[in-house]
Amino acid sequence: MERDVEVTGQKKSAAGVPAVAVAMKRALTHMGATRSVKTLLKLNQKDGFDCMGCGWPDPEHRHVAEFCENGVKAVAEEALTDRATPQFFARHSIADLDRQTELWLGKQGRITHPMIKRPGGDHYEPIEWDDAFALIADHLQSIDPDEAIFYTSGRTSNEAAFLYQLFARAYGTNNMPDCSNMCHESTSVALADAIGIGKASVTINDVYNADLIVIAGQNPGSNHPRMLSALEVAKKRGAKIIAINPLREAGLVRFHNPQNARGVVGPGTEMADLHLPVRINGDLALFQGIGSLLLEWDAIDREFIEQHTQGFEEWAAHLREVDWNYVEQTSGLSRRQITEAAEMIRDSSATIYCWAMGLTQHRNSVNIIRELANLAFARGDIGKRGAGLFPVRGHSNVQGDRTMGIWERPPASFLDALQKEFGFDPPREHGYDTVDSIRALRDGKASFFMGLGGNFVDATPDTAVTKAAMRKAKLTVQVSTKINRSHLVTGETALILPTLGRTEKDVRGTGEQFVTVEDSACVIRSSHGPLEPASPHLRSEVAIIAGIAAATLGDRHGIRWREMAEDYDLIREHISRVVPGCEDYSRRATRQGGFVLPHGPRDSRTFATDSGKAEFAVSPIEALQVPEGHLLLQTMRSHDQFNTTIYGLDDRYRGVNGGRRVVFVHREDIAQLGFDPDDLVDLVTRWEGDDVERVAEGFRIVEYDTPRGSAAAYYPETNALVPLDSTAEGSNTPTSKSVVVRLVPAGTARPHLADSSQDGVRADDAHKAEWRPTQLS
Ligand SMILES: Nc1nc2c(c(=O)[nH]1)N[C@H]1C(S)=C(S)[C@@H](COP(=O)(O)OP(=O)(O)OC[C@H]3O[C@@H](n4cnc5c(=O)[nH]c(N)nc54)[C@H](O)[C@@H]3O)O[C@H]1N2
Ligand SMILES: Nc1nc2c(c(=O)[nH]1)N[C@H]1C(S)=C(S)[C@@H](COP(=O)(O)OP(=O)(O)OC[C@H]3O[C@@H](n4cnc5c(=O)[nH]c(N)nc54)[C@H](O)[C@@H]3O)O[C@H]1N2
Ligand SMILES: [Mo]
Repeated sequence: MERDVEVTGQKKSAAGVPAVAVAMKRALTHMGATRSVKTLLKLNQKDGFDCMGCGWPDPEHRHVAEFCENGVKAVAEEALTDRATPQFFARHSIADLDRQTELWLGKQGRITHPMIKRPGGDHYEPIEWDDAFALIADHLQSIDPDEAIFYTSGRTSNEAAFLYQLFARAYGTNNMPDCSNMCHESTSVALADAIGIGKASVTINDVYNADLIVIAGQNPGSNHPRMLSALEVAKKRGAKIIAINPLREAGLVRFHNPQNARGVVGPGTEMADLHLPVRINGDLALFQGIGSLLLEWDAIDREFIEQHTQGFEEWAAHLREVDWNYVEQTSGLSRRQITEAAEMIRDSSATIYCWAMGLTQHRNSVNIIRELANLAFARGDIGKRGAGLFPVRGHSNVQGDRTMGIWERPPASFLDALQKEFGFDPPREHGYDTVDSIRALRDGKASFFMGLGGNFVDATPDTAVTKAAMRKAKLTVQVSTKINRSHLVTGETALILPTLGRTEKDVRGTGEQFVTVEDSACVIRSSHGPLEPASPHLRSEVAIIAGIAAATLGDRHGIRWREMAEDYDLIREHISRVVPGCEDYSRRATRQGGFVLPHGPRDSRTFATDSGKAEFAVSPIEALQVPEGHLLLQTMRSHDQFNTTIYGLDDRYRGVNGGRRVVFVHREDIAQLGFDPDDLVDLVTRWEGDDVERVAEGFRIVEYDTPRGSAAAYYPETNALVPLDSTAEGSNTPTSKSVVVRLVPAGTARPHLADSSQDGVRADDAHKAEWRPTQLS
C-alpha cells in the first residue's frame, strides 16, 4: 500500500517550464537522446505521425514542436527501449505478473513475440504467427458467430478499423464493443437525436474565433493539453471562458505556454473568466437555470429557432416552470452565479460548448447533453463561425474508428454500402456493447474475446465481475504493444499478438505504408511512424487482422485479405466507396492538412433528424439524491496516466505526489463524517440496483477545494465500485462519475465473504485497490 503520499497543495497554473522539464526527462529516461529527438520532431508534423495522446485537433500552422507534456509521455511510453521478451515471460509466471501494479507492468517494455498461454498453463510461451492465426480460426469456426466479441480501443487506425469491422461482419456478427461505449457514447446518442450526427459541429478555427467558450466536465490541462494553446489564441482575440467543474483544474485557471518565451517567463494567460463549481451531476439543473434566464430575457435567436429547430415551445414551457430552489440545491450554485453565466452567454455573439467525461458518465448523461444542445439552439450557436457543440474526444482515433464502422449498432445505410461493395449479407441485428459483452461472457453466451488494443479488464466497471466473466472465455486474444492486466486475466487459452505502434515504420509487400486517423473536429490525416519497430517479429494491426481473417474465412466472399495487408491503398479504395464523405480517400488524406468530413449542421445547418431540424428536448430536472453520511464520488484521471496506463505517481497540478490511493473531499465533509485529513479509509458503496456492497480499500483523505458532498478519486483503482448494471439511460455507459460512497476507517469494511462465483478478493498489497463485491442478505 502507498503510505507515503505527499500532499503539496493545488497548483494555480498549468504547463510552463515544469511541463517541459517533466516531458523531456521522461523522453530521455525511456527513449534516450537520439531516439527522443528523432521521434519528437515528427510528432504532429505533416510528414510525421499523429500523437496518440488525445483526440484534440491539429492547428493548421504548426510549431516545430507541436506537442505537450502528456503527448511526450504517451510517446515515451510506446517508444521506450525496454523489452518484454520470451525470456521475460519464462521468468515470470502469469500469477506473479498479476501481483504487480499497472505502473510496474507498463515499465517492462514492448512485447517482442507472439505469446500463448495454453489451457492449464501458468506461463506465456512463444508461438509462431501462423499457428496463432490457425488456432483463432479453429475456434471461430467451431462456434456461432454471436459467441464472439471483437473489442476496439480508440488508438486503432482507420485502415485497421475498417478491416476489423469487415472481418467481424463477413464472419457474421455485429458484436463490436469499443472504448467509446464507456466514453462519449452518451454524446453520440444525444447528438444523433438532437442534430442528426454524433460529432462536433466545429473546426479548430471556430475555437480561435469564438466569443465565449464553455468548458463543462473536462480537464484539458491534463487530458487535452494542446487545447490550452488554442484557448490561449482565442483569449488573446478577446474570447471569454466559463469553466463548469466541481474542481478548479489548474489548466483552466492559468496557462504558461511552453512554446513561447512570454509564456515561459511571463505571468501566463488567465483562462477561465468564470468558474462554476457545480456539484457532481448538477449540470442538468444548471443548464436549465441558464435556459430559463435566456427565455426570461428573450435573449434567444428567434430566426434560427423558427427556421432550423423543432420542439422549442415545449422546451420553453417546461423551463418557465423551473423551480429555482431546486436548481440551486441540485447544482450547488447560487442564482447569482448562474445568472452571471447566463449573462455571458447572452452577451456572446458566438459560443462554443465543450465537454468530456464530466458530462457523459452519469445515469442521466444523455439528458444533460441534450440540455446543453438546447442552449446552443436557443442562441443559434450551430453552423455559425466561432460557435458550436464540441464534444472533445478521448483516444486519438476513437472518432475515426466509429466512422469506419466500429459500432455494435451500425446504421443500415452503412451495412448496405458494405453489402454492395463486398457482395455478402452483413448481419443486421445489433451486437453487444461493452457492458453487454461482459454480461454475455459472464452468462456463458460468449466464448471468444478479441481486443484490438485497449485494456478491457482494467478499463471496464465492476472489476471483480468483469474478471470472473473474462476467465470463463475459452479463447482470449489481445493485440497489444505492452503488457497489461488483460493479458493476466484471461480465458482458458490466451494469445498476446504484439503490434507496431504509431511511432514505428510499417513496411509491407509494396513498401512503407502510412495510416489515417480522424480527430475530434472531423479532420482526416495521414500518419507515418519514424522509428524502426521495437522487434522484427511485430506485425501491424492491419496485417494481424488480415492474417486472422484469411485463416478463418479463406476466400469466402472473394475478399482479398492478404493483398490488402500488403498495400493499404487497397483498403482505402474500399473506404472511398463504403464510408460516406471519404471519396478519393488516399489522395485527400495525404494532402497538406488532410481533409474535413462533411457535417450537415456545421456546413449548412441541415439536420438528418426525424424532423429534419435540430430538436429541442424536454428533460425532467433530476439529479442523484445522496443519502446522509454519503458522498457522490467521481472517478477521474490524474496528470500522470493514460487511462489504465499509469505513467507515474504524481498528480502535479492537484498537488498529490508519490501515490494514487487518495480521495479528495471537502474540509467540512471530512469533519462532519468524523475524519481528519490524511486519515486512511475504505470506500464503500451499496447500489440500490443490486444490493451488493462494493469496497475499495486503503485511500488517504486529501482535503480539497470541491463542492460539499462531491468527492473524487482516480480510475482505474475505483472501477470495482461501479456496478456493471449502473449505466446511463439510452447509452448504456457505466456511471463512472456518479458513485454514491461512504467512508469507513481503513480495515473496518468487513463485508460478508465474497460470493464464491466472483473472484475479486486478494490479500496482497499491490491489489489493495481490488473491490470485493459481496452479496448482502
Ligand atoms: N494524459 C492523458 N490524456 C488523456 C487521457 C488520459 O488518461 N491521460 N485519456 C483520454 C481519454 S480516453 C479521454 S475520454 C479524455 C478524458 O478527458 P476528461 O473528461 O478531462 O477526463 P477525466 O479525468 O475523466 O475528467 C473529467 C473532468 O470532469 C469533471 N467532472 C466530474 N464530474 C463532473 C460533473 O458532474 N459535472 C461537471 N461539470 N464536471 C465533472 C472532473 O472534475 C474532471 O475535471 O482524455 C483523453 N486524454
Ligand atoms: N471508472 C472509470 N472507468 C473508465 C473511465 C473513467 O473515467 N472512470 N473512462 C473510460 C474511458 S473514457 C475510456 S476511453 C476507457 C479506456 O479503455 P481502453 O481504451 O480499453 O484502455 P486504455 O488504458 O486506453 O488501453 C491501454 C492499452 O492499449 C494498448 N495499446 C497502446 N497502444 C497501442 C497500439 O498502438 N495498438 C494496440 N493494438 N494496442 C495499443 C496497450 O497494451 C495498453 O495497455 O476506460 C473507461 N473506463
Ligand atoms: Mo475515453
